[in-house]
Amino acid sequence: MDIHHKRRLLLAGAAAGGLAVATRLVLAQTPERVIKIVAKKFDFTPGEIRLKKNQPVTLEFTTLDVVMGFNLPDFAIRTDILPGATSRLRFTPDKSGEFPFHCDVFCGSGHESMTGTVIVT
Ligand SMILES: [Cu+2]
Repeated sequence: MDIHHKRRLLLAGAAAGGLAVATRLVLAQTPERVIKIVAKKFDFTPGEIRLKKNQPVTLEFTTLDVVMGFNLPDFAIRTDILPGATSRLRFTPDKSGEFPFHCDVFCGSGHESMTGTVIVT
């Protein structure tokens, strides 16, 4: 292989790499809703989450104090929420209505009232 051939291969590789970067940029620009939810004894903020049917969403959780859980049984999704970390749940609501969520990790007396509602329209 002469030097010119090697150089052409190199340039073709660089062009393919550039295309991959451009594709990633386009994907990154696809708008996707991210909703931040903060848990603390014994409450989720916001306690009411409004979503659109068939529109993907990422729920992003943090806790201000102890280990919590987030459970949305109607969509069969749950996550632990650990102090100092961010938990993420990505899903697409495929039905409309009002759906309760709750903390499913016992976090003290008052845990029972850690509930909220997802409203899908
Ligand atoms: Cu709890």
